[in-house]
Amino acid sequence: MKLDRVEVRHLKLPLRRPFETSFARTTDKEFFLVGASAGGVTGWGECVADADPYYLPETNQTVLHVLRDFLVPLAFRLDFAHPRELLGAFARVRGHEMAKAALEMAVWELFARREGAPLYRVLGGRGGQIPTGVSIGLQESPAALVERVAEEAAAGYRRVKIKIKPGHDRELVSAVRKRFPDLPLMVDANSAYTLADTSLFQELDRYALTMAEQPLAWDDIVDHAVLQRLIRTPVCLDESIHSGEDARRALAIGACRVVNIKAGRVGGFAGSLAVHDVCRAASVPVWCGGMLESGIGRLANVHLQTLPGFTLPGDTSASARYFDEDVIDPPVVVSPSGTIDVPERPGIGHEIVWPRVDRATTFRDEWRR
Ligand code: OSB
Ligand code: MG
Repeated sequence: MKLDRVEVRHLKLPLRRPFETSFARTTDKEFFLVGASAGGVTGWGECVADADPYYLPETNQTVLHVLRDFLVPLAFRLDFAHPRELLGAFARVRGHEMAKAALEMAVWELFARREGAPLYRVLGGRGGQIPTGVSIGLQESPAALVERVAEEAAAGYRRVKIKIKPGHDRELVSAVRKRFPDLPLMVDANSAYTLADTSLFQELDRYALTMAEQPLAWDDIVDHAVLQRLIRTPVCLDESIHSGEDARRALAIGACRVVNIKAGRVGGFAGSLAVHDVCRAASVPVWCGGMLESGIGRLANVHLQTLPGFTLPGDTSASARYFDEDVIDPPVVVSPSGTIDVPERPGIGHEIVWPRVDRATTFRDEWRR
């Protein structure tokens, strides 16, 4: 297969409510969609970069630069049999996993559409339903957080993740735990702590959290290995893992007992499969993270987590939690028992609503081979 056209669109979609983490407060989702075309068929991928480099170093502008000046010209020179070949072909470009993933995932989606197969099938997953969880941002007060948790638990989500940051941690966890003694509950610090905070995580051990996600630096695994030895709660890595090799090294030194896979953070689906396989071979559970995606990236996440190593509920929640109007029809919905149906139609499996995409588009460009 040879690509003959790549299109990029920058979209701005207002979030229904701001999402606050230890690193930022996001009010609008600003992101690129990438369309990859061959022989009149186009596949779509959603980029997980943000306007700012506060989660990881890439931004929407670095993604545009790296796609336009390096990855797209490189991809136009390839003749490939399967999309799994792309990530290796991109290896000369160091880092820039989000830019790589956006194009690579568009090509997987194109491949699935050409095969007339749902994306999960070309990834090697299975159809049916996936159980899922929810990620709740920092709220104004512990009481406000408890209310939000109550809503989401009532909606059926199988586990709840809450964001923490220094000064907003033990009282949040204890308030939620008091009201929900048996809820599968976890925390995500987005790299806000250091080993000097070890005693906090030792204190949190008493709340039977399913895990603590990325407590320490975004570019560390060594300190995480030290922390994991000092606490009972499993450490889960997010920001620190960018490839199957990163996962192998993290497991080799005991830096975590769980891994969050975001395709956009690991160079796409081939990178996700590599992390998945490394973890599965080591009997380490993985789950699918989220980046407040629009329906296109959200459905990609649904398909990805049908692989057998995804044994824990992820952060893939209903479209309606994020957007008044998603760019796909139907939107992603979650059943009262906390599951999402895996689409059976080709590619991502739901229609893209182009008038909505057009209305949200602030910039568009395309390149031809
Ligand atoms: O760390 O998992 C994270 C959102 C933006 C950036 C980083 C993260 C998150 C989330 C939200 O936790 C997950 C979602 O609801 O999509
Ligand atoms: Mg995280």
